[in-house]
Amino acid sequence: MEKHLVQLSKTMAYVLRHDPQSHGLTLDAEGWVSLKDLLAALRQQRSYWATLKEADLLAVLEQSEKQRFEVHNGKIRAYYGHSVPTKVEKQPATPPEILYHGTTPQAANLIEGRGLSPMKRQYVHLSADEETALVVARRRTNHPIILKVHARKAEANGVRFYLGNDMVWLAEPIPSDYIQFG
Ligand code: HQG
Repeated sequence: MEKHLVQLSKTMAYVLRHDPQSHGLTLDAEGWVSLKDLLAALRQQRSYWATLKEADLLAVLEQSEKQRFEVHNGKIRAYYGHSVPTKVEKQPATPPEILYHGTTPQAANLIEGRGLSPMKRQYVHLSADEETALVVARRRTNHPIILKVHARKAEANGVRFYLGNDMVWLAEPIPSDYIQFG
């Protein structure tokens, strides 16, 4: 992705996941804001974004390796990653048998004791396959640990799962009974 689009993507993620108020915006219950409002807010933020166009926001979606944002009916939202105080409503869904979580050795130790927690985000984030989990873990460590989550079993016992995008699943806290360590 072009360099200026990377910066734009990071700001979009910050606004749509963590702090819409910093840009005078409010997410609706499902995390949407109007594309026009987001564009107007970004244009004011930096002088070199003064002529930003809707096409630039759409280029972020098209050129990114990860599916982070969704556009529909003139609105945009982040698929996952939220930390805003009001929990965004996600669509509950039945997960595949197994999902994966990529993390650090230190966190894996803690997770073995107390299970997977959302930490600073609203939901626990899980990967649909091991390769994706590896990429997630490598953001934080050169010694990635991939945990296997028995998602279907956890769901059958009351843990809720939600659709993020095709590669990312979201969940409520997952007790360690459903997690395979090594
Ligand atoms: C760990 C990125 C201690 C957890 C990625 C992780 C993903 C615990 C960290 C998405 C714990 C939270 C989310 C416990 C979990 N004790 N540590 N009980 N339970 N942890 O960033 O899953 O590029 O909030 O293992 O690719 O790393 O931003 O979650 O290390 O898809 O689009 O606490 O964000 O996508 O870290 O990443 P995060 P994550 P983007």
